[in-house]
Amino acid sequence: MKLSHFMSAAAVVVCSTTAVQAETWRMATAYPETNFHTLNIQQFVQDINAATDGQLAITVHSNGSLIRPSEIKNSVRSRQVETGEFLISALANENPLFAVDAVPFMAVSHEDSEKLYQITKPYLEEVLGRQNMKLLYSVAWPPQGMYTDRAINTIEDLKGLRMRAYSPQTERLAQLSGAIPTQIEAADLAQAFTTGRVNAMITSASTGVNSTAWDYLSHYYDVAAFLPKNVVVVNQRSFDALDEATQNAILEAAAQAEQRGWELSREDRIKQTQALADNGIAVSTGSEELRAALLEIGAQMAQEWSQEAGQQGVEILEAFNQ
Ligand code: PCA
Repeated sequence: MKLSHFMSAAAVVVCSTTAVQAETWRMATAYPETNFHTLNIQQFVQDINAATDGQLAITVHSNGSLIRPSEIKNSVRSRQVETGEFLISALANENPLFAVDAVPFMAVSHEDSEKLYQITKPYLEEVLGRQNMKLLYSVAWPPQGMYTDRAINTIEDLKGLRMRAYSPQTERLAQLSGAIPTQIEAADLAQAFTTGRVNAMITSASTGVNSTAWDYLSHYYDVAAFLPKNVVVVNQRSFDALDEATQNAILEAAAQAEQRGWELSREDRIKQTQALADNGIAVSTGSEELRAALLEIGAQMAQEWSQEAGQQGVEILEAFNQ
């Protein structure tokens, strides 16, 4: 063997033993491309790609296109996909802890919501950890308001409306308001309104704009009932299989995504509430009577949540009210 051949053969061996195999992960999310959570996720995966020199590429499948929204958590848990994003309160039937950010009128600003998140984070990490998932970050939606296809002056005006719900709490809120709740994913909103399955909903200005609410609805009551959160998780085994530098790149990008996401959420509230008005929706905070009635419903739901959450709930509320 010529020396030059020997050298290049040796080089190939060196390269193939030191080069790390590039990984491609799949990420399942529930919300559309233009939603601020999804845009934030796109930045998150780009940051990881850049920090790892392309060694970890994550393909984002948004809008429930790969996995149905209600299945995303279980698909990460079972490692069908490596990572995903879902609304934690949609799973409130599993654990009252998941409902803490969806109790109406408990935390109604981004500031309070962030405080509540910091208090509940260790509990969340533990519960998700028991299901083979690592919490990477979490970001709140803007405050939730009520959309209707007619003017609502008192709570009685909601009677009999078919109200879209996306979690056990929104279902309960609709029910206690006298409306008829129907579970519908964000991705299916336009169809549900066009076919007349629903004529009201509780959600953020962001989702109102993402679903072109002005095509079906006329009023938005910005009552700021609560700020439900999305969580971004990774399968623990998938995470553990990475080298330390890649793990650190993910954690760093996640910390940045969390900070950026809360900021985007604050901005989106203002921007999209304006967009609703610009597109002809009557935006208001609602009448005194309506808000008083909703507050009363909130108080009842807080009571119900405390009963379910037991000692853990007491601890969380004590820390939150300090
Ligand atoms: N948008 C999501 C969850 C909360 C929100 O503001 C939705 O309507 O499904």
